Amino acid sequence: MVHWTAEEKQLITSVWGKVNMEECGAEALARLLIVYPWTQRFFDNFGNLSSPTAIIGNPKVRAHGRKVLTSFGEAVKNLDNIKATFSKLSELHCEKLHVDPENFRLLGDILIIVLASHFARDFTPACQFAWQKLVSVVAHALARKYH
Ligand code: HEG
Repeated sequence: MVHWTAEEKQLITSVWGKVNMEECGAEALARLLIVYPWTQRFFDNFGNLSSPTAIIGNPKVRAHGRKVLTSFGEAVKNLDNIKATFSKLSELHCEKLHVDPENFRLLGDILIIVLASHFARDFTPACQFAWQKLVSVVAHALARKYH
């Protein structure tokens, strides 16, 4: 099991407490689709993804980004139990959606960039360390049901 120090837990929850799900979720998913355009193929029912402007303004991208980030919040609330928390979601992404698990790592790094740009002053190296650890644990948990 992953061990979290009291300081890591504090660094994660203090940043998370300031996150606007709507804004940061939308930005993270939009950046994923723009920076790694091959990820667009999972969202072929989302309508117009033809340019960065179209992606940023796409209401389905916004709504789904919020959904993903809200779900990510379950990891923040259950730091000591992330695998079990994402067990069903891992099954969905693996068996139904067939999302390549590499994409969970990409989204994790994008989320860190979004947090760093929104909370620059608070996002110290120690804080980044705790967040890198968290996104890595989440990516592992989501990839668990692949075989
Ligand atoms: Mg996934 C659906 C969470 C990364 C592609 N994702 C969902 C749903 C949640 C979720 C909560 C809705 C599940 C439901 O309807 O029951 N996703 C989630 C998390 C993370 C993640 C927490 C990583 C932190 N997802 C992710 C990545 C991709 C992806 C990287 C693809 C590049 N997700 C995906 C797709 C759907 C979901 C295609 C279905 C979207 C739809 O058609 O509504």
